Amino acid sequence: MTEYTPKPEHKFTFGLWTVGNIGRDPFGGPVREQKTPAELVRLLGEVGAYGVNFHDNDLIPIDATAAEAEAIKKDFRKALADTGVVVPMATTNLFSDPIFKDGAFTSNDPKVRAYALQKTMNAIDLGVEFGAKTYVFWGGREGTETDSSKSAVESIKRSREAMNFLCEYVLDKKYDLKLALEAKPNEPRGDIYNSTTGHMLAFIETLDHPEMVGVNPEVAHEHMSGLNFMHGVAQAWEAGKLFHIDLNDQYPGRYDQDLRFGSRDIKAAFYLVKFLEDVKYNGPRHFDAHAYRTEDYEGVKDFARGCIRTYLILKEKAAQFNADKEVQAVLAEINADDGSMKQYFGKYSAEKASALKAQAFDRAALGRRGLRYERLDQVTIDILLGSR
Ligand code: GCO
Ligand code: MN
Ligand code: MN
Repeated sequence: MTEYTPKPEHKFTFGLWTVGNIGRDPFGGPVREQKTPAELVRLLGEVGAYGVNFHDNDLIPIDATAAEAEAIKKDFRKALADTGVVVPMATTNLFSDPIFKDGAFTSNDPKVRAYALQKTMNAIDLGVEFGAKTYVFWGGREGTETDSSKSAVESIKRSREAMNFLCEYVLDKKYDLKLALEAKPNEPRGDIYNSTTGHMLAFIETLDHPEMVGVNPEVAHEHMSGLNFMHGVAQAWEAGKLFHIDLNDQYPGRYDQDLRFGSRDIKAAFYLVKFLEDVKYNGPRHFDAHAYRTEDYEGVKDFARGCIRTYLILKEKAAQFNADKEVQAVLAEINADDGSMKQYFGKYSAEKASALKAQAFDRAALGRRGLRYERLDQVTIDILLGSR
């Protein structure tokens, strides 16, 4: 039996807000006491995490004095040094304070938009101070409940202007920092702009510095929309835009659950892990999830260890799938190519087009061919259930 021990090269990370989640929900107050950032780093060290991420205000409360901020940073830095936990990513809280109730970069109020830029620049400085190489933007309140209130076109323009400004800021400061945009369809707003990874990929191409900006797709956010997460991740990867990833789980059509990775849709989680491992994704594997409200801090550790363990088990299953002779035989069969169509593919030419128009196809025979996907899927299930 493999040990499933996390190693630094796996880059398993957690946000301070994930293991630090105190179990508050819309129907009830906290069930766990608040731990300090330094205590959370020590907890992460204990479960074998490689890194910790934070929102500016996870580390420094929004109304902390300069002296308080210094003291918190000192403790945090010491905990990082003692545990070897690193900070690969940081982000801004642009959603908790009442000032952001109608959004940050897309607020109708220019004072709110300007404050959001100021807060983000400060938060970028803080992230870079602790070594962050990726900066995430999740526009949790960049949306509406009523579309009478905001122009959807103006909101996209405001988002673009903000991202262009912040890219220039990063360049001006000569920070070694990539920016990653995280989409979510709704919650906390009724509807959020740029609601899927696909929307974000299109939006990025309209920026002044698209090369600096990629995506941070999250399992739950795409599952909330009923989408195939791995397909979105693959598209981002193919575009060279998979800068970061948020791993968790989620039943479609429900409130935002942030379940332990792989705890709900094990098959989707398997295809995702297989994809990330097959393409050799080497960015952080960030678990953006939290423990059930039923748990104390021992349960929080169970949750964090569970995320890591499930990932590593699925990684092993992916290797087993790739090495399986029957799987490989079916894949070879369904991908068979006798080369007879080769001349029709690739770059267009008028000659190619007219030759292709003259080609005869045995439509009925091609349509009759069984593809053996039932067998392939059952083998996959057998591998996942451990009976193969
Ligand atoms: C959510 C989001 C957040 C972001 C975080 C980092 O659903 O609340 O996933 O957890 O990932 O703000 O930007
Ligand atoms: Mn989320
Ligand atoms: Mn997230």
